[in-house]
Amino acid sequence: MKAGTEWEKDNLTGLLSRRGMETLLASYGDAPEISLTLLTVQIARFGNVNSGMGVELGDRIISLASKRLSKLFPNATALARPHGDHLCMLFEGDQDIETELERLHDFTQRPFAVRGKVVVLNVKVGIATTDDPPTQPALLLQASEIALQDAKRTKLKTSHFSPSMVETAQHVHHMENDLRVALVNHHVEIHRAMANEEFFLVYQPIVDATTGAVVAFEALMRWNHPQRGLIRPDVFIAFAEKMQIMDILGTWVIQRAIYEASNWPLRPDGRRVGVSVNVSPTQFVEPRILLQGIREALDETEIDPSLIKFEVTETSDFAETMKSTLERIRQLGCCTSLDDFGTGFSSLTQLNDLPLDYLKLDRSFIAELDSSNEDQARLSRRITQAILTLAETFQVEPIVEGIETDEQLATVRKLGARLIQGFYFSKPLSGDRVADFIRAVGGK
Ligand code: G
Ligand code: G
Ligand code: MN
Repeated sequence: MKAGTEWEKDNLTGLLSRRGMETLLASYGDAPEISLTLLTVQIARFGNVNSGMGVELGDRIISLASKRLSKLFPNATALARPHGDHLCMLFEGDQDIETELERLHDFTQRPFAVRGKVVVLNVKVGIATTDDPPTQPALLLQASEIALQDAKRTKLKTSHFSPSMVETAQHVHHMENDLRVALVNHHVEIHRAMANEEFFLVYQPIVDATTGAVVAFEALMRWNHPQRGLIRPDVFIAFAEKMQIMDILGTWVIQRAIYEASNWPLRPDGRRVGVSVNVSPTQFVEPRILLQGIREALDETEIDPSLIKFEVTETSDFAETMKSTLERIRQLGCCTSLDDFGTGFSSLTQLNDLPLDYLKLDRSFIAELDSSNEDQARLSRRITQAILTLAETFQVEPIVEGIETDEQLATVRKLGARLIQGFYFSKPLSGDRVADFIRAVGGK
């Protein structure tokens, strides 16, 4: 970093501000002799920390994290806080970025103690370099942020910038705008879409690896938009949450999934398979609507309620209503499951507090089990093992998600996992293929 120059600073952390980092990057010119690598780190689901524990505590965590990062990466040329929960680090020359990343992930696995609360932060990282693909220094910040969005979209911890991501980012941006225009005052649009069957559910099997039989399917929503084609749930669910129409959509999902599941054939051994339904945290704001939707579907189908499981994600928002609502869901005879465990803001207390039957390991750990980086693979293995042990301690049944390869399956089986979901067994299936799957993989 050029000595003597005063780059603009961020007030909270004392690191460079966004503008400070931008001017620093621009000062390298268009074709620097030295190679540059920029990492943008986002504390996953930090919004939950802020709204659940207070902005003041959120600020405290950011400033602690930035101090720790400065200490942990003395060889970084500069650190910045470009905004909110984003921190970034610039490296000059041929640094071994993989090693730095490992150090970063290792650091975030360690719990923080902040004013008597223990929090574990998990991060997503976007990486861009001037080498591969060649990116001008002035564009590095933007490129690393696009890579970060990609990491979030693909639910992996880390992503390296590639030019194809720009198109995806623009596509998502256009789509969001379209949806915004379409939905702003028109809940009608959602009703129309539901009436036209533009929304539909696909189902991904959850298999008992000890018997090889399918035990349940997870219902996953899709939107076949008349103009835009297939829209992925990551996009429209986040949007529906913001527009406060997730209650309507969520109720539709619950009723449709339970209705379809009640019509599935029995397995060859005479057993019935279950269905898992994702519930957005915002559906806990008005739990009456959620519970009413469940009750109606149970009454109408007369399905055995223990076959229905609701997947919720960790959140420190509405933690109290979530707890009491999950209790009510259990009183109805249904099961509860904590989804994506290990990502973002995790609290062990929550695992103890919430009435849970199942816990789903986040697939980012699984993806790294057969990483070519030995240390990374070993770390993921240790984390997977730790989470499985944790599940046993809290007496919740683990479900391992995202298994794609023989090797991953063998590893998690060795660690004692029984219930498995992943492309290894099947991608999500359209509704009309579920029956065949049950007959074919239904156990004897
Ligand atoms: O199936 P896919 O990988 O596209 O799902 C992306 C994300 O969308 C996942 O995190 C999944 O939990 C979420 N999702 C899919 N269907 C639903 C749904 O019906 N309700 C909610 N709340 N989330 C869903
Ligand atoms: O957040 P949630 O667990 O609800 O997300 C489920 C999503 O994960 C589904 O949309 C599904 O498509 C995706 N998924 C499930 N198994 C695999 C897998 O083995 N590989 C990949 N890449 N995605 C998977
Ligand atoms: Mn899920």
